[in-house]
Amino acid sequence: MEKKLISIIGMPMDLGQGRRGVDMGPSAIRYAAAQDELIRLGHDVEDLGNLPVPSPESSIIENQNLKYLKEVAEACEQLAETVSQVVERGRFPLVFGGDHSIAIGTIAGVAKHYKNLGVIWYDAHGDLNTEETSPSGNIHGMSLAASLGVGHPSLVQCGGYAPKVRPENIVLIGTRELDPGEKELIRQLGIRVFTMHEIDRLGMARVMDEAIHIVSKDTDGVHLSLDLDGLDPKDCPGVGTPVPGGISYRESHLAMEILAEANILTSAEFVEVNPILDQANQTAKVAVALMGSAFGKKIL
Ligand code: HAR
Ligand code: MN
Ligand code: MN
Ligand code: MN
Repeated sequence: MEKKLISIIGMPMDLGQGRRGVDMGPSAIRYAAAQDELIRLGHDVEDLGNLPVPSPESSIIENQNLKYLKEVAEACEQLAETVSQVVERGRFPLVFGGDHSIAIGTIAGVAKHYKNLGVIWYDAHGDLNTEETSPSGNIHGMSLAASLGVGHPSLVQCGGYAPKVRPENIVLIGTRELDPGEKELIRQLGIRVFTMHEIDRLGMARVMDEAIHIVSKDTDGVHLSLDLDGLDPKDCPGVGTPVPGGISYRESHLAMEILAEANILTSAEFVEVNPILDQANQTAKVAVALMGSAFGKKIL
C-alpha cells in the first residue's frame, strides 16, 4: 500500500449509550500503540488528540427516547468540522471512539467532500433506529439511520446538510441483532445486509468481494465504520452490547486485508471499545491489529 497521510482524532463519547467506560476507548486504543503500528507500516501519522465531550454527570436527559440529544448533536458537529478539515488538508481521517453515535459526525465530515460516499457498517447491530423505533433511546443505535436522513433533525442535519449517504451505497456486515423498525427500514430502503448467516454460508472472502463491489460502484470515497461488537465477544469482550455468534478474529483480519488490497478506503472509525468491560485491553489490541491489516500489513 502507498504511504497514507493519516490524522487520528479521539472522540471520548459515552452519551450515546448507557454504560460508562466507552469514553476511555480512544485512550485504550492509543495505549495499544495504534500510532506506532501505522508508522511501522510506512504511513505518515499525526494525532490531533481528543475533542471535548461532556460527561453524563454534567448533562441531563431531557428526552428518554433520544438520550443526551443536545450534547451528542453538538459533539458530532465539532467532529464533523474537524474531520472535514482533515480531508481538506488531503489527509485520511481515522477516528477512535467512543460509542457509535459519533459516526453521525464522522460521516457528516467526510460526505461533505465525497458526494457519493460508500459506507461499510461492520457491526452486530444495524444502528438504524429512530426515536420512534428505538427500544432504548440510545443514539448509538440511530447513527446509520441519521446518516441516511432518517430521524431527528438535530442528528440528520449534522454539518448543515442531509442526507449524507444513499441506501444503495451502504453495506452492513456481521449483523445479528435487529429491532423490528430496523428490519422494516432495511426492506423499505433496500439496503444490502451481509448478516452472520451470509458470512457463514458464503465465507468472508466472497462477502467482502460483493461488499466492495457495492460500496465502490459509482462512489467517490468509502468510509469504514467498524464497531468492535461486530466481532465475537470471545475475541472482543470490551464492548457495551456484546452479541454472541459474531465474526471471528481471523475472518475480520481477512476482511481488512481484502479492503487493503482493494485500496478503496478514504476514512475509517473504530468504535465501542470499552476498557472497563475488557480483559487486559484485549479489545483495543484487536482494534489496532485490524487497523494494521486495513492499512496494508501482510503476513508475508
Ligand atoms: N438496537 C439496540 C438499540 O437501538 C441496540 C443498539 C446497540 N448497540 C450498539 N450499536 N453498539 O451498534 O438500542
Ligand atoms: Mn454500532
Ligand atoms: Mn454494535
Ligand atoms: Mn452505488
